[in-house]
Amino acid sequence: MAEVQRTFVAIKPDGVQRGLVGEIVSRFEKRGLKLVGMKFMQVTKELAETHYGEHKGKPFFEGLVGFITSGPVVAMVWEGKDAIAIARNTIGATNPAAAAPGTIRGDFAIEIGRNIVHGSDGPESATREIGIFFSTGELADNWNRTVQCWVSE
Ligand code: DAT
Ligand code: MG
Repeated sequence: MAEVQRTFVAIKPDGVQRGLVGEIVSRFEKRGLKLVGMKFMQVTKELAETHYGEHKGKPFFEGLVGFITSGPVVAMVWEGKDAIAIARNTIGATNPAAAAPGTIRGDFAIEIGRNIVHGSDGPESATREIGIFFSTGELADNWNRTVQCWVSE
């Protein structure tokens, strides 16, 4: 049986600027994941450097931090069976040029430095990323999604 997981997803500044917030949220809702956290926020340089800490030292790191702090983002937590992999395949390949049509990146993006959305890549990063973006009190997880029995057995 697939494990119920939580994953961290963020709509990056390019997704916000391009008016894709509703479209992107809608894809996760329609896929069947349950929303447990959401906020519209400005990412600080410190938060960006922590969030992308695994990429520190890489040639694109400074540009990545500059980009993610260049405007507000929509930070979200989504829950469901295999939510981490489900969110990643809804988002599509890191380089939008290689992302399949039907994925968010494959439908709305062209290049790696403007790839619209972030999704955690595994259970450890999901826990870490949720923890740095949200306090426990900001997560609204005590609600029943009434269609859930039509999404999961
Ligand atoms: P993902 O966002 O799919 O998890 P990642 O964790 O490897 O991809 O990289 C984080 C972000 O960094 C990615 O969304 C875009 C940027 N990035 C990754 N590789 C890059 C590269 N070679 N050149 C420019 N930006 C890159
Ligand atoms: Mg990643």
